[in-house]
Amino acid sequence: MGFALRILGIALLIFGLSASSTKPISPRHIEVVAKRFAFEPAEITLKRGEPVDFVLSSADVNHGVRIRELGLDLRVAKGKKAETTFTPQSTGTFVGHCSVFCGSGHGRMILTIHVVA
Ligand SMILES: [Cu+2]
Repeated sequence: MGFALRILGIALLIFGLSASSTKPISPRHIEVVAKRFAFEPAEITLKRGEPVDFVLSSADVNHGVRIRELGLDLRVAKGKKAETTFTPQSTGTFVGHCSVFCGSGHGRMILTIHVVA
């Protein structure tokens, strides 16, 4: 009885481990708020090869963010949300700027993305 249960337990454990290792990578959800004149958070860290479901929402006027090296180029209308998916392919620190002119502090709107292995 005890032995049979132990075998069953081991079988379930092995099944559980193999099932979890074959699970496809689900995109990581990242939400950034754009507001004159900053991104919140202003700095994020991602993993190389891990798909990201990136949502940009505007708390006021039209904004955007572009980081060419990461294939990220997204614009958001005032008060709305915009969404895109990308997968960072190389490690490093990438700096993105607001891609839509939004006022006197527009040039200071910076989003820094760190990609780690
Ligand atoms: Cu701007």
